[in-house]
Amino acid sequence: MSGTAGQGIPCLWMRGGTSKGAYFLARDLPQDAAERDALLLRIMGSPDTHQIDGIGGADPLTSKVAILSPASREDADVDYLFLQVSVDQPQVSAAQGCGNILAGVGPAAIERGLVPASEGRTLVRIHMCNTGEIATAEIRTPGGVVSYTGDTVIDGVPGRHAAVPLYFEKTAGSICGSLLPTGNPMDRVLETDLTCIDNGMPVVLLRAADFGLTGQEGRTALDADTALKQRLEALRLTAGPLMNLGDVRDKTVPKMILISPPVAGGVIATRSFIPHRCHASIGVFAAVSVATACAVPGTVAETLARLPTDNRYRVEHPTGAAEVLLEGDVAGGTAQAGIMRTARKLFDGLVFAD
Ligand code: NQM
Repeated sequence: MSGTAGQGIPCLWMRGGTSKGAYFLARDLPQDAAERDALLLRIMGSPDTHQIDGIGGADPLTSKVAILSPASREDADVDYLFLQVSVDQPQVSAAQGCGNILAGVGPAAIERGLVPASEGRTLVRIHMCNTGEIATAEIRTPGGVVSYTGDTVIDGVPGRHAAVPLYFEKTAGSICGSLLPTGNPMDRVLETDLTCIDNGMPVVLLRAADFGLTGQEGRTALDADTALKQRLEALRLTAGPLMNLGDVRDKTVPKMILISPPVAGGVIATRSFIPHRCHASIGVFAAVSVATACAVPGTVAETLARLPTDNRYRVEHPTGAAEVLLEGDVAGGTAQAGIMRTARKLFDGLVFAD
């Protein structure tokens, strides 16, 4: 660790996809995980619903951390550990990855000199330490410098920015060990049909109609529905052990996703709970997992989904849609996936914890 917290810690504050987080170099943080997590809680201002004494944005989507270090594998250029800092609990979790914050990892690694930039565009192979897989990000680097400007729009983010395409393979069973961790495309739990699937993120898919919902309700209304939240949590606690995740009471996985027929030309409509608050859009790996479920026979998604004629799966969410590309044997769990994101450097400086 290069200094004490009182002297400030080098930190890049970046938007990655539809999330925002603090990007650190591992060498600038304590090596001891408990010490590191205590420091990150102070930096973010947790636990506190307003995160008033920290830099977190009082939302799970803006209370995220990426820790970058030199690659520990031959087939990667940089190591990326994701940490979810709880807003209102004293918890820091490495039990999930994050594909949105992943979008900022390539630019941050180049900015910090961990990865050399090429002329024009730079491919960065990122070892996602939470799950052990490799993602490849394509970063715009005219003149060997990261450029954040461009014409790409992603739903949930205003404006146009440089494209950051992300590519994945072998994400099936990333945390649960297999694509369908219960062994079934559909299970009945607490008198509710559901599909447990993990293609980069453990998720539980449920029909919105089975909860008396259309699936088009807004984030605020869903977040205010205490009875819905209680039923979702009861299902989550029961599904967790069935998905090889053990007791998930203090874990941020599995995510709970209400699905319904698409209304805007997409494949399916979603409302995701991550896991206690409703997402403003949808997580990257959550979208990959949902798109995959649409193509697997016998899932709760199968009868609601309108499958694309090409390999572009537009997963509708509260603020638009996320387009996932799936190629290969989707139902067999060996498909390659891709998604378009953007990222932006918002602030580069020192963060103070004391
Ligand atoms: O699923 C939120 C996000 C995420 C995770 C969450 C993500 C993913 O949108 O890969 O991106 O599910 O907690 O940042």
